[in-house]
Amino acid sequence: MIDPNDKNLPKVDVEDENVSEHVKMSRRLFLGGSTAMVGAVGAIGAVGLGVGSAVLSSSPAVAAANAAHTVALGELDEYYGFWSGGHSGEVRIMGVPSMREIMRIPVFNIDSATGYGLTNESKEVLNHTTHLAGDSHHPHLSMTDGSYDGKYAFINDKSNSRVARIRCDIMKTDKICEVPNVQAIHGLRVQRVPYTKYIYANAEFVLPHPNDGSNMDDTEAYYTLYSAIDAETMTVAWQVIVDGNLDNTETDYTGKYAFSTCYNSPGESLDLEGSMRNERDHLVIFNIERIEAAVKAGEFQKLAGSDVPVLNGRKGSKLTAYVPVAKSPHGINATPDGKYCVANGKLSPTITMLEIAKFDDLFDGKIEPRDTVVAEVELGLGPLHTAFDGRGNAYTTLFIDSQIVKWNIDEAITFYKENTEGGKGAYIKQKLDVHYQPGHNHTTMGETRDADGKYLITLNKFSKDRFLPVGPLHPENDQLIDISGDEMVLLHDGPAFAEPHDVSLVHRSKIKTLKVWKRDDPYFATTRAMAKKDGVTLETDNKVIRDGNKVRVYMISVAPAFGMDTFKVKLGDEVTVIITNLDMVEDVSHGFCMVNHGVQMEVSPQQTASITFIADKPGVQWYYCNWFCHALHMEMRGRMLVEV
Ligand code: RUQ
Ligand code: CUA
Repeated sequence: MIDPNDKNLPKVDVEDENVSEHVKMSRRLFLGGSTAMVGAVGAIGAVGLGVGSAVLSSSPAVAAANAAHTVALGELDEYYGFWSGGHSGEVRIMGVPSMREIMRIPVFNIDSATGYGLTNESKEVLNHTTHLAGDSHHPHLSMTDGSYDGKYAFINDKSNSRVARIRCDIMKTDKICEVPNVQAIHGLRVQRVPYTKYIYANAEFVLPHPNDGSNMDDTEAYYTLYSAIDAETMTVAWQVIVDGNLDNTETDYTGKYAFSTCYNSPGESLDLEGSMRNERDHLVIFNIERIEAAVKAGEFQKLAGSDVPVLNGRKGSKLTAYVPVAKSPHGINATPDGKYCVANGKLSPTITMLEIAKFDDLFDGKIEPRDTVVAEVELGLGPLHTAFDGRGNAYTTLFIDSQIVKWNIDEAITFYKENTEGGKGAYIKQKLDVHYQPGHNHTTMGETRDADGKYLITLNKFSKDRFLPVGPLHPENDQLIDISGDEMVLLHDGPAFAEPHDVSLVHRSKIKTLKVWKRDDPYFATTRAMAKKDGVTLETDNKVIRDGNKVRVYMISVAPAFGMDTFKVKLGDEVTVIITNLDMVEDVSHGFCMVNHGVQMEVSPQQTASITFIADKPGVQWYYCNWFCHALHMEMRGRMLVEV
C-alpha cells in the first residue's frame, strides 16, 4: 500500500497544467488516497488525489533485463501462453517472453476468419447451441503425473455454464460440455495425478431446485453444485451440492482432493451486503475417492432434467470438509511441491495457507478443520491469486494495492507459528508496482511440478495511462516480469482486449502441433461419413449431389483454384459446400466465401470443411477464397448460378 505521507514519493500537483490528465487521474492515484476496502467493493470512483507514484521511467536495470529477455527476430519463444479471452469468448496463444500474439482460438464466439460457429464441423462442436457468446475465464491444460502432457486445453464459459476442450495438436475447440443444474461455471482446474481424468468446475450462483418458478422465494433452499467432467467424453460424471457460492477451484498433486473457495458462506444471501457479512468464509475440500465410491454405491439423487448423479456435500457430509479461511476467498493455488494450498482472502489483507497432507486426518475425524491451517499470511490489500517459482517463493496479486508481493513460504509459516498476532514479517521479499489492479498472475510452468521460476505474467484489469487512448473503452494491461533473480523486474507492458482473466504458461517442449491436417482426422468425421453416403471421394471428386431441395457441392482446392469454377442450384435450395484442400504445403490455407450470404470459412492444408446456406438470391453469385494463398489468390473464385 502506498503511504500517502511517504516523503520520497513524487508529488503530483493537480493544479499544474503541465501534469497530464492521465497522470493526475491514474488509477494508482485514485487508490492512493482512498480507503482501500471501500475501493474493493465498488466505490472505486472515490477520488483521492494528491500523492502517488505515477511517474514511472525505465531504469538502466530494467533496460538490461529487457535486453536479456528479448526474443530476436526469427527466434522462437520459450513458452506458449494460453490466454483466456474473457467475454470475447476465445483463447489466445501468446509467445512468452516476446508477448507476441500468435493465434486466436475461437471457443464460445463466432469467428469469421476460420468460420467457427458457421461451418458444420464447428456447429457440431458447439452442439448446435443457440449461444454464440461466451465469457471464458480459466484456461488449464491436461496433465500426466503433475505436469503438462500437451493433449488438451480446457476453458470455462461463465456466461452460459459450459466447459470447452481445445485439442492442442490442431489448436481447435473440439468438444463443449453444457453443465446441467447450475448457472455460471466460474472456477476450473484439472486433475493433475495420475492424469487428467476429471476437469473440475465450480458453479458460482445458488439456485432453487427444481428451478421451475415454484419456489423462488425459498432462498434458504438455494444451493449450487461442484461438477466433475470426464475429460475424454466431456460429459458430467457427477455433481456435489455445497453450501455457499463457489468461486475458484484447485486440485492437489495426489489426485485425492480438490478444493474450492466459497464466498458468501452463509449461502442464503443474495445481496452484496449479506454475502460479505461473515468474518470468515470457507474452503470446501472434496474427497474424490469417497465421492466416486458413493456414486458406485448409488448414494445419489438426480435433479429434474438431467441424468447426472448428484451427491450431498453440504456441511456435515462425509464427502466434503469445510475449513474457515480469510474473508471472501477468491483464488486458490497449490504449491508445486504439492505440500500446501493458499486461499487468497479478497476482502482481507491475508491469505490462508493449508497443509494438504493433513486432509487425510481431517476426513478421518482426527483433527479439526482449522488444524489444517499452517499460516495466515498478511500480505497487503486485495489478494486475489498466487503463483509460485518452485524455489519456495510465492507471488500474490494485490488488487487494491496494485502490486505483486513476493514472499517466502517457509518463512511465512515460521512467522505465523512464532507470532500469531499477525503483522508484516520478513517473509515479504519485495513488492512491485504493476499497472493497475492485477487479477490473475501465472508463472512459467508454475502450476505443475516442473515450476521453473523464470517469468511471471500479471493480468492487470486497468491500463489507464499506459497506452495511447482509444476512447472510453481501454485495453487491459498484461505485464511480463522476470522472476529468475532475487528481485522481480518488470519487462514488458502488453495491451490486451477484453478480458484476459487467466493464463497458463507452458514450456514449448510440451506442445506438438500438426503442420498439415491428417486426412482421417475426427474433426471432420461427420462430413466424411456424409460424403461416403453420397458416393463421393473427398480427395478427388468435384460433384454436385441433389437430394430433394438439398444440394451438396463437393470440391477440392489446389492453389490457386477451386475444383469447380461454376455450379448450378435452384432458387431456395439449401446448399452445402464441402471443400477439401489438397495442398500439402504448410501455410497454404484456403478459404471459401459466398458473397452476400454470410458464409465464410478456413480450409487449411489437407482439411475438409463444409458450410450450409440457403440460395435465396437468383442469378450470378460469386464465391472466392478469402485466405491469401497464392500470387493468383484474387483469381481463386467461381460462380454459383442460381436458376429460378
Ligand atoms: S477470477 S481475477 Cu474469473 Cu479467475 Cu480471479
Ligand atoms: Cu486460395 Cu486464396
